[in-house]
This record gives sequence, structure tokens and C-alpha cells, in this order.
Amino acid sequence: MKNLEIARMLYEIADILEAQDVEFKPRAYRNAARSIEELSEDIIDIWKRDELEKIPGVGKNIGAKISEYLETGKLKYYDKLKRQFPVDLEALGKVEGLGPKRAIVLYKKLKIKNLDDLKKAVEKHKIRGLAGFGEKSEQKIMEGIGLAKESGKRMLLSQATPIANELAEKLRLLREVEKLEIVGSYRRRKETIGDLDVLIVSKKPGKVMDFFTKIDKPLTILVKGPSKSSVKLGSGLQVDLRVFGESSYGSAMLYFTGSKDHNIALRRLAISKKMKLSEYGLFHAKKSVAGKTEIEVYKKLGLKQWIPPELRENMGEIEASLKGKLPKLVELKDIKGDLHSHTKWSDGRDTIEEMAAMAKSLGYEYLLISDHGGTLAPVANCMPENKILKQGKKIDELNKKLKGIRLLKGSETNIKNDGSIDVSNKTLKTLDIVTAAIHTKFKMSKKEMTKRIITAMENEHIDVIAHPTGRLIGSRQPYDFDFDEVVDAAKRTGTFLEINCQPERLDLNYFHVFKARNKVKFTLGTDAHDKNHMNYMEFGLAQARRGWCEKKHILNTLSLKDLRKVFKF
Ligand code: DGT
Ligand code: CA
Ligand code: CA
Repeated sequence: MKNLEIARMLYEIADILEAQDVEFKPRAYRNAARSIEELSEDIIDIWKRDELEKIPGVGKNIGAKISEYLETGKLKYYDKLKRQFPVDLEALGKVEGLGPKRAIVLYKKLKIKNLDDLKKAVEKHKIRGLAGFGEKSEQKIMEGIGLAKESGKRMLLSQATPIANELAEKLRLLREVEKLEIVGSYRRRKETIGDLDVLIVSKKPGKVMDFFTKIDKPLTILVKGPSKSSVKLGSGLQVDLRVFGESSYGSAMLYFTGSKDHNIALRRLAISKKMKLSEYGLFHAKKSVAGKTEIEVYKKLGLKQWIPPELRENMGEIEASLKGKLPKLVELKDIKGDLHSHTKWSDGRDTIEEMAAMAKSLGYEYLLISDHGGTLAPVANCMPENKILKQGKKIDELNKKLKGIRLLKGSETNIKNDGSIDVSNKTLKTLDIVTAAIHTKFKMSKKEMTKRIITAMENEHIDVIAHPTGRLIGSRQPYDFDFDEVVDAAKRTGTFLEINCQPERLDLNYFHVFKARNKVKFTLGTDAHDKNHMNYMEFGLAQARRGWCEKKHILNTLSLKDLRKVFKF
């Protein structure tokens, strides 16, 4: 799958052009990159059908460039731009307060090419003197570097998913591959993936390794051995592949699924029972007692239930399984609707009708239309109150016509600095479910920010707080606020907290969910700005599962009928 690889290249072209103040083109490249990133189909298949130009945002020019890259493995235009600006814009762009433009300025003035150069320059206070930069922005960059570095080499779960699927598909076609499982953090559905770990059962590991080390182009072989090989794919993702025999497949799966902390706890349990656990099996006095399947190993260790990979973080799952008290995790089929979506009325790309059709095709009973409303946010094409009311009327009309899907009237309103909402109660009253979120002034003292969020929840019309912590994975820290206090206030006011399913948000994250699950209920919302984003549900759901959520913890597992009773619409 070259989708991500090509999207990244186009984004980079857009950044370089933007930094040079080229008009229009950066936007065109960025739009094309975004559509390619979101394609559900392999771009190679589209190219083979000669249909690149059917991809939204891809015209003749960009289409020809993609063709060139797919044909030759190179793009001359890109290479030329990169020679001019040999800068790691992807990494630098992740630093808060540093867009591509400013990154290029730093290259021109200080020859900063990557995060290490940037760090050195900040430490020597070389940046504060430059035009357009001050002491404050230097400070901000300093803070942003750590975060960008941390996430630098990790890939979002959503980006790794199509790559992993394709890789598994190719490997499964090989006759010598008897069994295959992708393990590691990917199987645990962690929000970001450091590398992919693939486990294979085969009697001919040599053949598997030969095939694997030629599986992608461009590809770097990091290690090639008889039972373990590692490569770096064209997308930049590292893959570790290990071959095991049938009799230790289960124990190897356990070991390489991790987490490390889960493994350590299991190994201790084994020792306490005078056994030894490794990737090769569970042994008692050098004799193997289990290893073929995971459940067999768990059972022999005294566990009553198989532990779903999402729970393997040593947060009490082993103790729970020993007692037979693991939660029955919420599943995708339990989700009856999406509680966060945008349309053309604000900053979405599709019409209400198109969004409704998508929701219906996903088997949902309802969809909350929560376009941006209010006056505060400077971006996002916020709807003034008369437009909110007009949209409400439109939704009422549509509901009379639509079959098999119910649209709910909502609005994603803004929480002002003092916690008040930028839409009047009179208008909010006309809506079915009202969401509020912070979109401005992210930096406040902990005390002020906590009060701000709680004040918003105290408004009787506010039902849901969207993306409650405001973090963006790898680029923005959560707001500084007292999470426990907010959870208590949510409980007191009957406010729901969102688990936002956008892959770079996943907010609340699994840890917050785990902590709060017995006090508040959560909503799962994809925050779709495009009908295809509704497929992000699985990523939010994974975090809900990692946070031990059962059906009862998630509001949108309710049927339309039961949801209506809660909100009285
Ligand atoms: P990642 O790749 O950073 O997203 O996270 P993981 O969990 O996939 O970590 P990775 O790829 O380094 O290793 C895969 C699994 O192998 C890990 O989840 C647990 C196991 N493992 C790796 N190193 C150790 C270790 O030193 N001790 C134990 N007990 N297990 C390990
Ligand atoms: Ca891994
Ligand atoms: Ca690994």
C-alpha cells in the first residue's frame, strides 16, 4: 500500500511550496494528500485502472506526478524541492508553534534541518533574535520539541492499519506460511505503534524470510536471520517478523503481544507456581505443560478467562481473570449511532443527506449532527444562531423523509474563557443533544481551566463535553486541568464525556476512560468532517476497550428508543 507514502510526499511538497509563499498550489497538494490518506482502496489499484483523477482533489498535474512515482519509484519534482530544502518538515512541523514557513526560515537563517539541530539552536538561544521569533516563541518551541520527538518515530494506529492488513495479506499468500498473527502494540490497539511485530508458524522459515525481505519497495533490511528478520517498509514503518513452531505459537503470541508489564506479571505468577514461562512455552521441571494456544497457557497459570489484548497492560486484568471477573468489553456491533459529526453547514465536506446515508450504511439507528455553532471560534465556519435554527428545521424535514436513520439536532458550541457558552440557552433548548468544547485559549492556570470546564458543565443545556483534554497526539499537550474534579462535576451535573475517535485525538484516552468509567458515561463520536471519517469509530472503540468499558459505559450503545428517553426529544 503506497497511500500513506504518497500522501506524506504530497504534504511535504505542500509545506515547501507554502514556505515559499506560492499561492493556491499548497492547498491543492494538501487536499490531494488528505483524500489519498483517507482512501479505503489501495492507490495502486486506482492507478492501474487509470482512475487517479477520480480521487477528490487529484487533477491532471498531481495525477501525473503520482503516476511517475508509482512507475519509477521516484518523483523528480519532489527530489528537486528536497535538494533545495533538505529539511525534515514532517518532524519539525509537529513542534507546536512552528509551521512549515517558520521551519524554512530557520533553515535559511540557521541551517536547522531536524529536531536535533532545532534543540541545539534553542539551547543556545539562537532563535529568539530572529525576526518573527521572540523569547516566548523560543520557549514554546522548546516545550514542543520533547513531544514531537516522543511521537516522531511512532505511527498512528489508523495509519498502521492498512499497511498491516496489506502486509498480512501478502504473507498469507505464501504457501510456507501456516499461521500468522500481528502482535505487539498493534494487537493491543495502542494509539500509536512503534513497530509492527509479526508472528508466523512455518516449517520453512528460510523461504518466509527470503520472501519477507523483498516484500516492499523501497525496503531496508535491518536484520535477516533464520528465525527473526526486521525490515523498514517504504512508509517508514519497521516490521519485526519471527517464525515459531506450532507447539510454541500460543506462548510466543502471549510474549510478543505484551505488554512487557503484562508479561512480567505473568512470569511472576508462573514462578509462584513453580513453573517457568517464556516465548517457547510454559514449563514445569523442564517439561512443557502448555504453549500451543494462549488460552492453554492462561488456564495452566490458573486464570479463568482469556484476556483480550486491549487489556494486557497490567492494570488488574490478571487478578480479574483469576477471579473470572474480566469485563465483557463493548464491541463495534453494540454501537447504535455516531454522536459527533459535521456537515457542509459548518466545516464538514459532505451534506447532511450524505452523512445520513453513510450512517445508515454502517447500520446505525441515529446520527448526531453537531456542526460548529456560536460566535467565538475564529475558524471552523461556526454557525450563528439563526443558522443553527435553520439547520434544525432542515433536519426536522429530513427526518420526515428519511427511512431507517434518525438525525439528531445538535451543535458543537464553544466554551468561553469564563466557562459560559457562546450560544444562548433559548437556541440550545431547541436541540436534541448539545456538545461543548474548548477551541480557544488552551493555556490557562490549572485552577482557571478546571473552573472553566466545570462552569460549562453546569449549564443545564450542555450534555456532552467533546475531546475533553484537547490533546493532539504528538503535537499538542492536554490542557492543564484537574481531571478528577472534572469527572466529579460531570457526575454531579449528569454530563457525558466524549471519547473522540479521530485518530490523532483519541480523547479521552484509555487511561482517563479507565479512571472515570465508574463515575460517568462516555459518548463515542467520530468527529467526522467527511462521511468516510465515520469509520474512525473503531479507533475510539479500541480506546474504550483499553479503558475496560462494557456496553453500559457507552451512551451510544442505547437504541434510539432508549436514547430518546434520556434526552426527551
Ligand atoms: P511498540 O512497538 O513500541 O509500539 O510497542 P510493543 O509493545 O509492540 O513493543 P515491542 O515491539 O518492543 O515488543 C513487542 C512485545 O515483545 C512487547 O509488547 C512485549 C515483548 N517484549 C519485548 N521486549 C521485552 C522484554 O524485555 N521483556 C518482556 N517480558 N517482554 C518483552
Ligand atoms: Ca511493536
Ligand atoms: Ca518490535
